[in-house]
Amino acid sequence: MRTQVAIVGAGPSGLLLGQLLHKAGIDAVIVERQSAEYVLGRIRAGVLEQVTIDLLDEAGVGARMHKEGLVHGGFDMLFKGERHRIDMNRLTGGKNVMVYGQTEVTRDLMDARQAAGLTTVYEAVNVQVHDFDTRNPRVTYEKDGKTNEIQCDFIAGCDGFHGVCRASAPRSAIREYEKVYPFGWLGLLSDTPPVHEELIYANSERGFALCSMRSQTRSRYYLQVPLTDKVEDWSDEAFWQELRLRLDPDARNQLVTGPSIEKSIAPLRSFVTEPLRFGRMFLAGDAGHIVPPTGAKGLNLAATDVKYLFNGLVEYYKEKSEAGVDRYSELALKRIWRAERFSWWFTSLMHRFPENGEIGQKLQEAELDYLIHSEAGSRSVAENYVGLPLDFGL
Ligand code: FAS
Ligand code: PHB
Repeated sequence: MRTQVAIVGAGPSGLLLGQLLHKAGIDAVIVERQSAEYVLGRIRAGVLEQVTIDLLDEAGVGARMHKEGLVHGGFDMLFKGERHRIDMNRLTGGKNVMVYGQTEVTRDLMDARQAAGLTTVYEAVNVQVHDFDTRNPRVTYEKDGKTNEIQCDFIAGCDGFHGVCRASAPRSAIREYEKVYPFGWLGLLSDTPPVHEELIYANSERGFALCSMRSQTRSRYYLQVPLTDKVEDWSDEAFWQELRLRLDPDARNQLVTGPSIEKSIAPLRSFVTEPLRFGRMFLAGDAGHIVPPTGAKGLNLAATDVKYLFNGLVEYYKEKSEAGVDRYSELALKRIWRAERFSWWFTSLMHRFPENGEIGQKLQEAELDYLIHSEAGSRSVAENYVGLPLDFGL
């Protein structure tokens, strides 16, 4: 098989890139190792920045998002038993975020790809990338016992943190920066009404908690838990009990509990690969970087990587210029590091670090107290949370 861009991975990054390329008349094939059902079954991000909303509109898949998504102009920070609202809309001159689950984004992109009759190979086995240091890169995979080959001009490594693309980059050409946090997030999804109309980020002496949602009838909650915890250690009742202990009295009274429809523990890490380009292979999304989910940046960073890479590929095919693809890594990494910084800072501020002793909690509370009473401090939180403009500081 021959195509212009071979995309490895049918998560949000791969599907969004495929959709943007299709609309620009550039041919792409996606190879995914899991089934479509498996990809849709992963419960992940929930908050979209305006830049991501605009990109989904550009890709022609924004209709359901605008119909079903929830526009949020602020969120609450809870500490010392009291809630304080960060008015993002006022502090950023009118910007908001959209609450719309990654599962729905993925579903919308999958539906659009299928409707356009585009090629996505699911359940591909032993996917490998070859000759990306030449002008004739290839992707091979096994399917139904047969080995297949895709000849292409470029490979887009959209295969996430555990993918094959970054792992195939020459060790001598790659630098990896990593920080692993000493705790995880226990997430619970339930068909219960959200505890509040906006998100609540809680810093409590028992640990971090987050009250989020997917709709007016479906809630998403997270608890900071030790890395040694297993999801089977946590009954639904134990989860709800612990969440109550980390909330303020009003939220505790408002909380509607119910059976979990999904429960999982995600590790937290900050991770960046430099560069994001190896000859004719590019890394985008989680394949190139990971952020702790505190700042709701993971999915949004993936979207802006894809935008930069898409712009470069359009320049290559339409204007016969390699300037865009040559700049991709540098451009994407500028934005990535800013999101890594905010996600690390917000994680450090809101989570319990026993190794920092009692003074650690007091220092966090002092910083939170400063932030909510400082116009400049609150604005800094707000402008990072809604997402920096694509051309910020370029
Ligand atoms: P993905 O990992 O989503 O997709 C990569 C795809 O490549 C997968 O479908 C995988 O099956 C496929 N693949 C892997 N290896 C392959 C191979 N060898 N061959 C072919 N295909 C291969 N972000 C937030 O903003 N908020 C959150 O709350 C949040 N929670 C998260 C929880 C978890 C457990 C994880 C892992 C991530 C979370 N994220 C969150 C981040 C998440 O949303 C990612 O940023 C987002 O999925 C990135 O999308 P992709 O880059 O497409 O990577
Ligand atoms: C979610 O709804 O899954 C979510 C929201 C905000 C975050 C992380 C996760 O910071």
